[in-house]
Amino acid sequence: MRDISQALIIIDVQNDFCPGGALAVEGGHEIVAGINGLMTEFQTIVLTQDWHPSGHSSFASSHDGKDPFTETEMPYGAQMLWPDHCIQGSQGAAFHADLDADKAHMIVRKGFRPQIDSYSAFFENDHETPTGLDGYLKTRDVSAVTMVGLATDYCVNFSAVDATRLGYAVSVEQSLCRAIDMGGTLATAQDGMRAAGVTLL
Ligand code: VGL
Ligand code: ZN
Repeated sequence: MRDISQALIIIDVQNDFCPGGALAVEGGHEIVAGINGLMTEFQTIVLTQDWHPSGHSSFASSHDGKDPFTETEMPYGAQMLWPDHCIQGSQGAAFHADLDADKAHMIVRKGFRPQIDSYSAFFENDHETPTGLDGYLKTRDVSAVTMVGLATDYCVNFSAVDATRLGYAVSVEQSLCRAIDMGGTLATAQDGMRAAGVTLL
């Protein structure tokens, strides 16, 4: 069992990010058994859940003439546009059925504000609106986090980099992550995480 200062943060292991889902990540389902195993080592376990209202501003369908996987400008900067995914309460937004979600102590929902996306478990994409997770972890005396989940180059990456900025020691267990990897986004994310001081396992 790991020390109580260590938390496991499991990012977005939801049906829409697994094969057959609206924004499927190749091999997304392959990490579930390993994550269940890793959960038994931690005394603080957090799940994040991408949780969008229908018509969310990160959906290409909300922007006339825009296709998924193209970028647009938002007041807070560049935003990739996605297929509709993880609609609040839908089967696509549910955790993968084999994930031991009952073992989690905290579930952080994100991306629920219509006008702003949220990749990170800590801050929305304006990099200043907090999700509250930092307060939860600090009040439980957590100082080190291990991250796993989907997708390596988006939500895991943004969460890991934000966690280093907030002062946590951060490891990403890459064998329990899968990436979207469009045109080199995985390599860019790995470089960014390393530069921020994330330990890539
Ligand atoms: C994610 C794109 C859009 C993720 C969430 O979990 O990495 N990616 N929403
Ligand atoms: Zn999303």
